[in-house]
Amino acid sequence: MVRPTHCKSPTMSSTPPRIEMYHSASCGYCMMARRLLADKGVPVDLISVDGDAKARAAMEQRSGRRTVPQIFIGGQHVGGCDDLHALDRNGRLDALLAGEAA
Ligand SMILES: N[C@@H](CCC(=O)N[C@@H](CS)C(=O)NCC(=O)O)C(=O)O
Repeated sequence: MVRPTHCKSPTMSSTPPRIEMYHSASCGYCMMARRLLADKGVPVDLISVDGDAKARAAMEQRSGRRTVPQIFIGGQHVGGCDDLHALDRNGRLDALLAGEAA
């Protein structure tokens, strides 16, 4: 089907999604998740929970989890480091980073 140029695909956003990661400086899982996203060449908004009770509470409220990292792509919770790597292995991460709906 030919789509009019002013119509966008319903599964793609025009701008890359914001990537947020709640993290702690001393966390190895956080380092691994950051490395994977750095390898993908995407900017990440890092939110440190170190000594920040409000940030930690926000992370727990948004994710329902207490461990770091917790990662959100386009506002959607994708989980922690293991979840991020699993998404990459099954081929879904690149699409999510490109703004494709889950
Ligand atoms: N399977 C989790 C493991 C995450 C994890 O165990 N993170 C540690 C820090 S490296 C943690 O948050 N521990 C509890 C805490 O610090 O309150 C993942 O892949 O993200």
